[in-house]
Amino acid sequence: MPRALQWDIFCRVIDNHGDLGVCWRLSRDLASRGQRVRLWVDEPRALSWMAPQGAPGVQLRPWQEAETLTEAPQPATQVMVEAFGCELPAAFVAATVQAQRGRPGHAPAPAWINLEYLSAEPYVERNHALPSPVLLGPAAGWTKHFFYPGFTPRTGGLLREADLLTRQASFDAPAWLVSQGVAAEAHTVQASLFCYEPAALPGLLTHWRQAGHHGRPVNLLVTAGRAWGAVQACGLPLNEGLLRIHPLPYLSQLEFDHLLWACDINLVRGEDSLVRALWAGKPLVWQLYPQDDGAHEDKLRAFLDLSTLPPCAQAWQAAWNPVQTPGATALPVPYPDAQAWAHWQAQALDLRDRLLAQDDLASQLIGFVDKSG
Ligand code: TRH
Repeated sequence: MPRALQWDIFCRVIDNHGDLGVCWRLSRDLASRGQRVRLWVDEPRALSWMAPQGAPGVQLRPWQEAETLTEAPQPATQVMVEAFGCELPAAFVAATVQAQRGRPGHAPAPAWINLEYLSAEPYVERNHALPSPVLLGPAAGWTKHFFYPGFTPRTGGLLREADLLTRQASFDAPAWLVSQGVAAEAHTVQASLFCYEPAALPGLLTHWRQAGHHGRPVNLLVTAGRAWGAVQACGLPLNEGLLRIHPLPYLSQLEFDHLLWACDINLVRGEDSLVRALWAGKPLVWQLYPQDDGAHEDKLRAFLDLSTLPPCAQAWQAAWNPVQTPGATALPVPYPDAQAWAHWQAQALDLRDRLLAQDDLASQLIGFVDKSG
């Protein structure tokens, strides 16, 4: 059994919800495995809807407090995690070093993890778990380690709670849809939308309005925030032709999973919702966080290479993540026919099965720091 350790996870919210979404999910997952977690966040407001109940074993602390510490918080930290390259507050590091030197004997330095962004690109396997000596400041001589989430056994894996499969097995999709005010007739196709502002969105909505999903009506469940803003900007009636559009309130992370499990296709964005959609095992379309240097294109290609999706699914992905050229017209979404759809569904289940066979991120992290301690 790995030791129960005191973790300090640091999260800066840059924009959107992914930074906090991942850090919260990791904190909760570690705590559910017997670890103690302090989560330091500079902007925690989104937790009021993402995690309204909090989680046993996770203590939320304001980042600002860590910037003015003069004494290390107790119990003493044993693992420090800087998420997505956020630098640990200097006062926290200084106080931690001072406390460690003040302890009798040779108290080990805490493990120091730099948790990176998720990608399927080859550099992830090369860089995963590499050490990086700290050269300057009070912690000079200590060592950080890079920890890369990923999709192969030679990476840090994906966040996957120990009870995920049990929760999925007892989930009642029609009852959940009804609880959201959505009709759950068997012939209707349910689709979820969590996106930025994809240029191809109006074309997709028009397709569904006119042709549905192979002639079947489509319920589009639209998440709160930017996705709903993007749908409103299309200026379509909520209920016309074969498309019915349902705006959702902000959901907790647990309910967000339910949304993805209840749908036949999930359009997701960013990092955390991608992983959740993978566990849902349904066809998914991923909108990547767009980067000015076009780096998201390589990231998308590497992700698509994990499966053999039908060409129209790949073309949909390309239309959903166009090269950023000002004034370019939106690519149409090539809608899969019945055969391509069945192929896409099978690929989604196959990728889920392969990923389920790998160790998850929280247990890999626990094993890593336990071994190095
Ligand atoms: O919000 P995002 O676009 O976050 C992004 C990415 O993480 C990206 O990699 C990062 O660089 C950028 O932020 C700064 O997408 P993501 O990662 O899917 O995070 C969304 C979180 O919000 C996820 O934890 C799910 C949660 N969520 C809910 O729990 N309920 C909801 O109703 C909604 C809309 C989201």
